[in-house]
Amino acid sequence: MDLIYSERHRLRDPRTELNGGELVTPFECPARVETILARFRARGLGTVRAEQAFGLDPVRRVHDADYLTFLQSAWEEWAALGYDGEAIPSIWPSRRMSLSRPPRDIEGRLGYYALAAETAISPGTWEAACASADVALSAQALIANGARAAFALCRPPGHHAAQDMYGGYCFLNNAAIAAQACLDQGADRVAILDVDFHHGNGTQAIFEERADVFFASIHGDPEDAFPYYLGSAAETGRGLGEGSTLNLPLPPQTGFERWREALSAALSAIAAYGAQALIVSLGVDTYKDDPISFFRLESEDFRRYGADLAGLHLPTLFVMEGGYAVAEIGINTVNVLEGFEDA
Ligand code: Q9C
Ligand code: ZN
Repeated sequence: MDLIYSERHRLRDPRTELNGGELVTPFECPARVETILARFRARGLGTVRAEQAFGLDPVRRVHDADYLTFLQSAWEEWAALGYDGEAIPSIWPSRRMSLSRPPRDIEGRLGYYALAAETAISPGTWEAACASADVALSAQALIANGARAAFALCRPPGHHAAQDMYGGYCFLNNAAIAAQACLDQGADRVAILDVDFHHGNGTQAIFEERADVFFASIHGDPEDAFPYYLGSAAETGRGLGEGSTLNLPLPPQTGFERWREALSAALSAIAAYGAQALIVSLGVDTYKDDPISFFRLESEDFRRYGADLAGLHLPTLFVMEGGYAVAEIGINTVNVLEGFEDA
C-alpha cells in the first residue's frame, strides 16, 4: 500500500507540554512520523507520495467556521501579547458559566476552544494541521480511485478534535475529514474504527447524531484515562445516530487477548452496519511501553490485528493518530500495515 507524507508536519514543533505541573518537551514530536516513514521505506511496503493541496472546503465540512478562524490566527494573536511562552489556556467555560459565545480576547478564546491544557499552540501549528488534513484527503483519494488500502501518515493527529475543539495534541480531525470526503463523493455508509489507546471523543462528537458514519472505538476506560468525559459504553449515538456509536472501554493493564476480543466485536458491528469503506484511526499507544498509556500490546500483536482488519474486505484508509514510544513506533505501526497486507 502507498503512504502519503507531508514534510510540513515539521512546522508543528512545540517546545512545551503541560505535564505533571511542569512544561516538558512534548510527547507528540516530529521524530514520531520520521521514524514511521523510515520503517515503511526499509520494509518496502509501497510508494511514498507527497500530499496534494485540497484547501479548506473539505475541512469546513467538519469544523465550524469560527473555530477555523480562531486556529488560523491564534498564534499571531497570542504572540502580539508579548509572552515568552507558547499559547496555553488557563480558564474554561466550566459548569455554571455561560458557554454561549467565544469572547473577544485571545486568552478567553483559547479556553473556549480548548478541551485540555497540554496542547500548546506554537508558530506553524495551523500550517502543519492543514498539511495533516491534506495528507488524509490525499490518501482518501487513493482508495476512492480503487486502491485496496492507503496509509495517511498524519501529524499532528486528529481524533480528539471536534467541530469546535482542539486538544489531546489534535487540531483538525483528519479521519473525520476523510470520512466526510468519502460521503461527499457518493458513499452512503462509512465506518471509522478507532484503535488509538485514547477514546476518539472528537470523532464521536462530530458523527454522534448521524447514521451515515459508524464510529467504533477501543480505548482506555474514561474512568481511568484521558479524555475522561466521553467514551463510556453507554454512549451509543443520539437521534438519527442512535446505534451508530460503539464504545469498548477496557481497564488498566489490558493485554492483547482481551483487546482482540473487543476488536472482534467492533469488526462484527461494522460488518453488520454495511460500511462501504473503513477508516482506521491508527494509534499505536496501546503498546506496552507507551509512556502515557496503560495497555500491554507487544509489537507482534500489531501484526496480528492488522490481519484481523483485512478480514472486513473493505477499502481501508489508515490515518495515523497517537503512539509515543518513539523507538518502537515505526515497527508497531508498520506491523499493522504488514499484517493487513499479508492476510
Ligand atoms: N501529559 C493522542 O494519542 N494527555 N492524544 C497527556 C500526559 C493527553 C493523546 C497526558 C493525551 C493525548 C492523539
Ligand atoms: Zn492516543
